[in-house]
Amino acid sequence: MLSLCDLCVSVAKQEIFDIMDLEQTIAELELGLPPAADAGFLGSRLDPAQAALLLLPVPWEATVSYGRGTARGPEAIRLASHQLDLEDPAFGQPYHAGIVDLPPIDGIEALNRQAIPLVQEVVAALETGKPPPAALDRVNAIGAEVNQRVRSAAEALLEQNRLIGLVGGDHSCPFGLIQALAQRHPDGFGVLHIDAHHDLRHAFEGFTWSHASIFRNVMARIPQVIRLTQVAIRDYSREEAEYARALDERNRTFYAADLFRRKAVGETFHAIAQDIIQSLPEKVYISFDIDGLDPPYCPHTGTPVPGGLSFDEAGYLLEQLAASGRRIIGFDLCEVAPADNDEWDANVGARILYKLCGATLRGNGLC
Ligand SMILES: [Mn+2]
Repeated sequence: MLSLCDLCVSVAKQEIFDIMDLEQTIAELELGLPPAADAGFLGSRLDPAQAALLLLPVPWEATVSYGRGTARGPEAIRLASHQLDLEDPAFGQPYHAGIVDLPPIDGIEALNRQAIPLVQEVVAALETGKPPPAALDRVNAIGAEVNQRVRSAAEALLEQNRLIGLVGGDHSCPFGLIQALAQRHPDGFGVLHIDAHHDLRHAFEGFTWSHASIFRNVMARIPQVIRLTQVAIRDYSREEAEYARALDERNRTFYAADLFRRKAVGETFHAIAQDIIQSLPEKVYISFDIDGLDPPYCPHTGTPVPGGLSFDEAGYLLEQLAASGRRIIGFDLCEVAPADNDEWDANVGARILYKLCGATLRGNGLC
């Protein structure tokens, strides 16, 4: 198992930057100078041992079904975050608690490169009506290996009582983190899932660990997830809607069309946000697919769908969740896909990531 110290050593080995303690980091960040290109999230060069919240990059996108690029999300978000100002109107100074990104989990990039041609082989067979080739089993085995590596890395950090924010990658990435949290929280927790999609498909295109199946896998395999609250959903199959209904008390879906209808007849977004939050138990994990936002905020994400939350609505929901006294036990941000010569997706992604950090730290009394 990877310990936090191993992770620190691997940071040092990469010689990414001169590591600083928390006091030095805060002082440097507050100088407001442009960070070195190799500095971490927000420009931080914080020693991971002193961070309350660690960001875990997972550059994996093998089973994406439409547009590619999300494997480059973590790196693009890190660079875009160097442009952010550090004061957050809702959460104050989240950086005072110590936030830093770790290097990508070992081996994930190689597994991603290995899986992509195999996925293409499977999809080509599917499109021509041929039976699935042997490559399908290999892709599923690689997906299981990714889950295992994410889980091991998460377990090592949770052992040290660190908060974790996973940065994808496609939306299959957080399964291992949710497993690790389930082990730490046998009494159960809820998931606030912001997304255009239910992600409740059974083995989409044959891929057990597809991005489109993440919450099917979570609900079928992780009983500690006692409530899945899905928000801004607007593109889904009949099978998924039926599966969501069959989850009964374990699911509450706030479809985008219903959110709009409620606003159209004058209900405030504040009231809607309270309704969403009240559906969640005391402990909450947040899973944020950037395509839950309206596509002008994320034009290059893999499966954009018109409609969805505005940036301010998403921020307000996170602010109100943290203010509700619920404990936020971790989060992921997935499907941010940078385009060449266009920083916009990464810019918005970095800002949502900082909001997620702020809400999580506030929800733990740390900012
Ligand atoms: Mn998703």
